[in-house]
Amino acid sequence: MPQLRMPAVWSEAHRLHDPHGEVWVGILIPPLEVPERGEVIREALVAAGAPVVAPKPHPRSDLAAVHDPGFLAHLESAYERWVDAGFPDDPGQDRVVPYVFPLPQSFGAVPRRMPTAESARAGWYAMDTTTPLGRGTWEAARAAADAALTAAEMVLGGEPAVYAMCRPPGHHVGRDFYGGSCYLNNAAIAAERLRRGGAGRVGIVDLDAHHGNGTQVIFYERADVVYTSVHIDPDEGWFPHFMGRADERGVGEGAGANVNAPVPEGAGDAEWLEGVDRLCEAVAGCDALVVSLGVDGHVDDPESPLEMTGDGYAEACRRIGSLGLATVLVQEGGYDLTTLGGLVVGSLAGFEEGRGA
Ligand code: SP5
Ligand code: ZN
Repeated sequence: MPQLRMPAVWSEAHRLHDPHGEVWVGILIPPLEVPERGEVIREALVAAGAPVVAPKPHPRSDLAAVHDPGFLAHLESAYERWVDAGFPDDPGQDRVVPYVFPLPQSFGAVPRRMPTAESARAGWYAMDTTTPLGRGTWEAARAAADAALTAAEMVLGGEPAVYAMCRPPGHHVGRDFYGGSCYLNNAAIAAERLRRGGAGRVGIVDLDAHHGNGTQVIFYERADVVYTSVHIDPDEGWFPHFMGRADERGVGEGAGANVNAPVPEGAGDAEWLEGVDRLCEAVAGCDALVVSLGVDGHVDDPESPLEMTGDGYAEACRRIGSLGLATVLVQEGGYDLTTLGGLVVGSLAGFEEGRGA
């Protein structure tokens, strides 16, 4: 087991989010984004000797720097309203799960107005049915964002690199929508914090197997946050399906500040690392960096058809570390509980090697 010097921000509050199941193509299937993930990561961090610190609570304004106030109010209150409306008893659903979605094209020129039924309100800010919102979801999501903010502030205070164990993850969440097992965009929140703390231009390198559609959309028109991602090609049929193509390069002031490197099904370390090199080139001139550290591209992971190894993740992070940028590493996906802890620690150790720590 490699040894780590960098601090890790971790909170037991992640356990409050327990999805129990997710509705996929109308079927309730076992969830993959489970509390055990946070536990195996903690065990691996402790075994590697990383100093584990608790997140500091942060004001809502730190979330509102990224998210819409109505969206935040909805996430905070949706479960309680769902219970008040009686859904846990009838029809027997203890999680907020939408069944209708207010597609923009269904309104035309008619004003888009919030419905009154909780079953319908559930679809207002949700992009899918696989992201159930339960009793402790808001508190856990808030603690994950606090972890990302705490890590960003430690980096602003002079730590070269800090890891935040964010669970639930965040990169599928936009300014006012959630989905893909994510509720608050921890990486975007950290990037905004680094900007406000004085970093002129912040790079984001998203290593998760899936494209970070939420992060991309948040920063798509901005030049001061450069979003880059290597991921399974959505055109080969993979989540988030609607985004992540190579020709999405940003618009307006953000033109050129968005870099997507999709890789095909079955891609392994060599092809994927070529993508990582393109991301590193794009963020090399930035003043600070956020790494969306998903490790679900591993060959044993059930959520993607990629075939990366632990050595591949360590090498990717070695190259990212060698950029020498002040860096916040934020947990995203990674669902194989037997390899997850080792993949995270191996990635962080690779980063420290590259950094020359
Ligand atoms: C943070 C993150 O990695 N989110 C990815 C969520 C992807 N969810 C896609 C849902 C597809 C359901 N998988 C069904 C597998 C059945 N064999
Ligand atoms: Zn993922």
